[in-house]
Amino acid sequence: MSVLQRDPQDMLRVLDEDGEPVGEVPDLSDDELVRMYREMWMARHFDTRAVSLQRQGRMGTYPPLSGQEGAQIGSAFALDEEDWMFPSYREHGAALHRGLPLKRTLLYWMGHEKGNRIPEDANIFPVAVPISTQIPHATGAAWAKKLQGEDSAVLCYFGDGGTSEGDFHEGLNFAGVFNTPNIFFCNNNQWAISVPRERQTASATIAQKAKAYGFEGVQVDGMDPLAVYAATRAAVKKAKDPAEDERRPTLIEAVQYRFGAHTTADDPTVYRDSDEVEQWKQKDPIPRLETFLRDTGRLDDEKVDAIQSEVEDEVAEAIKAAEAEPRPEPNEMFTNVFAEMTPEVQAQAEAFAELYEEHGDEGFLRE
Ligand SMILES: Cc1ncc(C[n+]2csc(CCOP(=O)(O)OP(=O)(O)O)c2C)c(N)n1
Ligand SMILES: [Mg+2]
Repeated sequence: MSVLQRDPQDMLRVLDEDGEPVGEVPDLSDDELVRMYREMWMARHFDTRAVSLQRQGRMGTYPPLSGQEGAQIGSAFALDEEDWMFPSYREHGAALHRGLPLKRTLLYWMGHEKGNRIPEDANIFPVAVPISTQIPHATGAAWAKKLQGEDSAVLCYFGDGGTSEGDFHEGLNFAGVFNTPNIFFCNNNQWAISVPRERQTASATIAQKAKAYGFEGVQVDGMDPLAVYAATRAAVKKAKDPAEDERRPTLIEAVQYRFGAHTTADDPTVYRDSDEVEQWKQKDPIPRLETFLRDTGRLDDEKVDAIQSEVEDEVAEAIKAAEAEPRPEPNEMFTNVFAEMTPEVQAQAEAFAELYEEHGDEGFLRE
């Protein structure tokens, strides 16, 4: 029986909090498992460095991902080459896995338009900051793939808060009716800025919402990368090649926690207890996978040290490359809003140009 055919309240787990297998370990090679660990480390280290760059005034506002590496990397690993990913604004690790260089992610949060340019061969859409707007886009893309007879799946990330948007309902409803090859992946990190999960919906789970749209919803331990992989892999296969009694779309609710602030502009200590954070840190996906890999002879001190120093070098290199780019011109913020400027944007650009004329660089650029 598929791992997707379960009660949405029966959370899928493969590793417990101590890294002990409690479910079926997915069929991944030793190499793939170690790569999964490496990419999770990369996401964590990148995140730590990005927050520190923002604090030093070397980057703009940044949304941290620490705690969410298992959900991001586990799900990204489950996609095939030809599949597509629609991220929100926090999936820096998943995006890297899909071929978006770290330098681009850094440039995006440094305010460079170039950070939005996706390499030709990376099947990933740009960051979506307006909540859940990417969901109908992902449904439309999947519908197009189906109409074109292409055998590819479309995975779309959004948050627990994102499920309260009309776009969530519209995207999932349409996917159910048109039976599109979508995986709707909810990163339920317990908070939508300061709004807790229980104020977001009175449903016992987010996963069960899929039932109303006529397809499967599964809740998975989002701090367990192997459980996330297993669920997403099954959903990807079903999206592309459903059995006669199966529907293509799936909703996955990955239950997890963001360890840090919503963004660097947020102070989570005003709305959540440090006890809660500490409890979730016990479930940290990185040591959990590391313990499993060490216990099964796939990792040792030497390999862990090598991975960590390689990762540190790669991130340092990406930061150096991003900082070597000339800083963006402030008026670029008006040029790419629409293909052609609307009268409103045009008026704003002109008002800005006058202010720039009056105050010069000193007024706008702080070194
Ligand atoms: C349409 C829209 N409304 C409001 C906001 C402001 N906003 C930014 S993030 C956020 C909370 C989103 O929470 P969630 O969907 O749980 O995602 P998370 O940030 O926790 O990953 C809000 C309300 C926005 N970006 N877009
Ligand atoms: Mg959230």
